[in-house]
Amino acid sequence: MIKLYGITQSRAFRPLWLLKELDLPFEHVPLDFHGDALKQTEYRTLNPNGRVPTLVDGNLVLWESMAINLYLARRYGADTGLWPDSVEGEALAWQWSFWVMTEVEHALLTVLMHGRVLPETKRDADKAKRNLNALTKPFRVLDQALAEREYLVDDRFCVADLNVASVFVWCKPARVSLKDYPHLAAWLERCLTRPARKQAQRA
Ligand SMILES: N[C@@H](CCC(=O)N[C@@H](CS)C(=O)NCC(=O)O)C(=O)O
Repeated sequence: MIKLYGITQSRAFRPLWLLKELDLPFEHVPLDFHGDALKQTEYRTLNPNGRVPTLVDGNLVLWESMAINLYLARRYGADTGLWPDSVEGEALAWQWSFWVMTEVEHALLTVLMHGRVLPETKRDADKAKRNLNALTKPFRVLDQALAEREYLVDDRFCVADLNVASVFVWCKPARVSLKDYPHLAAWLERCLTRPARKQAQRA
């Protein structure tokens, strides 16, 4: 059986959401990243980075949340529509998944950490502001991409939308306004109101 390591309140949320979309049976090991659990030798054998998530499926041990999702959708998602129909569609799923990790994730997480999560004494308002400004360009790119389409690939919800939305989900807790990006905001709402996303949140 598929095994997924990582608490819901971590990047393990991304594969958790996808596993719920795929309606696959799996064992969830809610490993917390705050304590020492990730330092244990047994877990390090699976994931030498000492981070979550990690997926085990048969002989395959896989880490990196986006790679896990691309694998799961490719392997189990064809009949669900979660994997694109064409090679071109697959290329777009990779493109958006790499894009969100390289152009958005770090800056948005920094805004979240320095705006809300860190104790007030450790927050750096300038750092939060700089990173918020850095998000303008990628947010515009996504907003424009969604101006004339409902979803990123093949005009239906697929792994590309899930991967990108699972990073943009931080906008709300980070209090990042999307009022200048109406297409992005509407698409994010479509993605985040899916039943599987809500089920994953409760896992
Ligand atoms: N690029 C990795 C990042 C994984 C990551 O940083 N996970 C955090 C939890 S959200 C973690 O395990 N942190 C513990 C640590 O860095 O010690 C992914 O997307 O899977």
